[in-house]
Amino acid sequence: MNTSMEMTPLPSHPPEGAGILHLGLGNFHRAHQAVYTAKALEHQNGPWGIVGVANQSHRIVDALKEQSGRYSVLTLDEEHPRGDVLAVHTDAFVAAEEPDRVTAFIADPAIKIITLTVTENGYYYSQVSQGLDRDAEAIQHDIAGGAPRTVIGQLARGLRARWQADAGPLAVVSCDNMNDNGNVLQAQVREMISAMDESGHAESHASADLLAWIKEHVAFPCTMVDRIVPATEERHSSMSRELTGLSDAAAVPAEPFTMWVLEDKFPAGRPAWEIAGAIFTEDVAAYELLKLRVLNSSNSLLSYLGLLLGKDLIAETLRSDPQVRTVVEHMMRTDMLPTFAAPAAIDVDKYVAELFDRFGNAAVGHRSRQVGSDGSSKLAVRITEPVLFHAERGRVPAGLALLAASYIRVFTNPASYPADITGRPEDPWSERLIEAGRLHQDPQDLVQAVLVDLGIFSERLAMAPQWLRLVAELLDTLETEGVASAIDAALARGRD
Ligand code: CS2
Repeated sequence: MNTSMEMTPLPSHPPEGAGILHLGLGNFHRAHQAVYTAKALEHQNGPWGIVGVANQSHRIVDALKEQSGRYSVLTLDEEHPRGDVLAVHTDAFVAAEEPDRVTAFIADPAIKIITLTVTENGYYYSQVSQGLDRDAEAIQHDIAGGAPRTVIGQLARGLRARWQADAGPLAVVSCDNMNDNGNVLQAQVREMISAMDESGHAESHASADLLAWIKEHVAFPCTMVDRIVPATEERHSSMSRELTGLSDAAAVPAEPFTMWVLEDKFPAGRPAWEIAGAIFTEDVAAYELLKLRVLNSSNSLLSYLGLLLGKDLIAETLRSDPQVRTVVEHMMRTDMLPTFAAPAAIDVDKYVAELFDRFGNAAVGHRSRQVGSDGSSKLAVRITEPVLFHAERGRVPAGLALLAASYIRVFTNPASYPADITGRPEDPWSERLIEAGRLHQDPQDLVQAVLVDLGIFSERLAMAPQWLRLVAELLDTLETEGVASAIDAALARGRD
């Protein structure tokens, strides 16, 4: 490797220690929290290097080791792509191979912050029990003790060790797209600790004391994270070499836009992330709702319509037909924005306009398949409350019905789209969804099965019968007449 041509990394000096443990060493973390931390350290050094933990995969861990912790972030706009080299990770390893190291780090007084990017699935949140998904095998395994397989188990075990070691306060920061992410995470961890105790697991005595200690010493700030970060592809390595001089097996492509909004609850200190543009506010909930309901739901709608249209990229789908943008904007404005109070500091019209520019950025190359993956847990978070909000007011949100119908069509009938062009989205529920598709020929029955009976979504959706009927109608239209007719039908119903 020719290092002489490499650009100076960010920060340009090594951090004064490693105070952050990050669980989930994927692209999003490396293009988001890591960048904020590197910029903060560049301005003001401190003990905020990051120890990165991958759950299973070696790919990034090996690359970071090989590259002395350096990797590149490629900021892709259509005219001026830019590359930066980061050097903010001081160590990296794989949790599945070294579970005890995860525990040891959590119990280490030098660690002051744990951040997490583990996706919606990583929380094992059951819409049915509104808590830990006790049916999940990995959760049952973690409750029974032994090397944890889930991040909830890792935190339960690690916090116990920290408490026993009297290692001091800590902030545990969810950076995933969940409603009320800090509080949900805290509740999941607490439930895991109690469940381990009830199971009689030898190491889990004195839960009440541990839970009291967590309440007093461990903060779970809520956060809103935002940056579109696609998966790394072949072409990004050569792009990295051109833009930064680094031969990089861990390059991360990302859009220019970035935003991070957090509650300022860090009992053991934190980097000066505000220097890098992070916003600290008590009103994170408003930003979370804006992001999940307006950005993420629209992204999901674009991905499923895109799959059904045979479009590989989100940007292609958006550009394919003006009606696509019309129906997405309809969902944003009529179905989503009325359901919450947007943050006072945000100009909603500007936000929406900017969002369409972001989705339309073809240089980013965000794939329909990637956004469509894990649709079951994503949609449960994104649409349930807004549907119920309208149902309580006697209204039927048609854009949300199109979103649900297109998700159902994609996952219950794999023949409904050209997977050889778009790729197949993954989802832990996919086999059960295909089975439901086989069992229920009648759209009404299929909608009832997927949205109410299976346990993917809250059964409370049964309280929106008119909406469920519209989902079934649109599902039928998708099947018999195709996407364009279903969009027209949704728009017509939405304007009623
Ligand atoms: C996307 C998000 O995959 C998805 O469901 O909607 O990953 C989205 O790109 C990010 O949340 C943007 O911040």
